[in-house]
Amino acid sequence: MAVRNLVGRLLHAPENFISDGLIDDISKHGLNADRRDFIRKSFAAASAALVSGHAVAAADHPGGEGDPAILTLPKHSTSLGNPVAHLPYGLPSNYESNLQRRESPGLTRKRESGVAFTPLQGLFGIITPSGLHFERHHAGWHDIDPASHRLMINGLVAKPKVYTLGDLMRLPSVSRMHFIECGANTAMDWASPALPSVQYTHGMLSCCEFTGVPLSLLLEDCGIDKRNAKFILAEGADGASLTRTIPIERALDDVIVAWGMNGEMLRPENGYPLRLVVPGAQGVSWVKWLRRIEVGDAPYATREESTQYTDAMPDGLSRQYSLIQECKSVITTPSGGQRLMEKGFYNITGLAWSGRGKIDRVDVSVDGGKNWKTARLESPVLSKCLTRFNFDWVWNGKPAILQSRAIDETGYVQPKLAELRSVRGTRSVYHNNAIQSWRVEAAGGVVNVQIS
Ligand SMILES: Nc1nc2c(c(=O)[nH]1)N[C@H]1C(S)=C(S)[C@@H](COP(=O)(O)O)O[C@H]1N2
Ligand SMILES: [Mo]
Repeated sequence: MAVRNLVGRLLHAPENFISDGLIDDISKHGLNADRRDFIRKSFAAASAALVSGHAVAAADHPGGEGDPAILTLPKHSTSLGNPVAHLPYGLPSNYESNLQRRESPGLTRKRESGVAFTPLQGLFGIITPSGLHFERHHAGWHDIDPASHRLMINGLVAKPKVYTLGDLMRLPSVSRMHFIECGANTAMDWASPALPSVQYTHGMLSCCEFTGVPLSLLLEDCGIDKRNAKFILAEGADGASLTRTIPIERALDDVIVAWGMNGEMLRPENGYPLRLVVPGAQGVSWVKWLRRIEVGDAPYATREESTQYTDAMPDGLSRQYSLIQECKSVITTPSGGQRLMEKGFYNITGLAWSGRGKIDRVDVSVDGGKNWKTARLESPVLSKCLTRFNFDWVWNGKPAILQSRAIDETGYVQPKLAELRSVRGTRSVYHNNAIQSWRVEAAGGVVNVQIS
């Protein structure tokens, strides 16, 4: 009852709620401790006639005393807002315009090879908004007219076929949430901490809901020669003619020929109108602008799986056809380039994923790996999908080293950098899934470090 009265007054007589003099005083002197005390007294006097309610409670709140942002009704509360359909397709708030995909000065910006990284430090939950999905192009992107785009399936099939997008969209579809990570994610950090922020160290990682037709259905439709089919080759329609070999067991498992991403058609830079979704596999296998699938009996050894995307091992040989992205995690806040303003409580949050299934557990250390505690996994925890974790932390104002370690449902434990290097050496570029360390300095700054 009392609250309702107060709300009524706020709505109908906002000008009378706080004296003009008080507002002037705040703008002249700012909000230091003395001012706050002064304002609280003035406020108490000004509001003496009011019964208790929201605004009074806010004034009594330690953080909210005398704060004009809560005491004064702003213009937007006392005037009409914008009409609908100002933008038929919505954009984020102007105040969020700093959250963008970014290119790395150290990496290429050419049309022959481009990367734009997802700003993981500013995202919540597990879904990457479509406009912030990372981009990796071997020959630039195109906005392809879906009416003239075709998908051909040939090779070891009884009935080779050519599908239009319309043909495909009439078929039974599935929608699944999966992460995609470029095999070169975290590549720069093999030897030393190279990049300042999680956007650049881990931002070739995104996670969306994809919609499309299971590839197994199309292969059945074309009468796949089950006895001889051992591999497929997926080919893109871009100038790179990007091609990758995929073993037939995977092709017939959970692979999707997708047109949908986060509830709408794929974005052009992510493969519109068709892309292959290969859950758990490294990004390069998720062929964009997909135009052909050939069924064969041997791997194809294309450029992207012979000269590129292989791992130089310590014995001088190269590891080839590493399809699956192993279990990995990273703390996204606090992370490199961020700053803790004061000691006290912080929510440590991050992402964990595994190309082999679900995340089973994530541990967090705040002392560089001496002690570990189990973090909370937020639902949903899905297979071959990002999983969000949260961890309560009270920072004592002293230097700290924050790490996360993920364990997947196969029991695989994300390795320390030294463990990974002992098997893989330091000549690799791709497939670095080591534990990431962020050092919180006494002044509150957070930097990328490597500890053994
Ligand atoms: N046709 C085609 N498909 C492609 C690529 C490409 O350049 N051309 N890049 C690949 C690589 S290396 C990655 S990591 C992913 C990136 O997908 P995204 O740009 O949607 O993030 O697409 C893969 N599919
Ligand atoms: Mo990639």
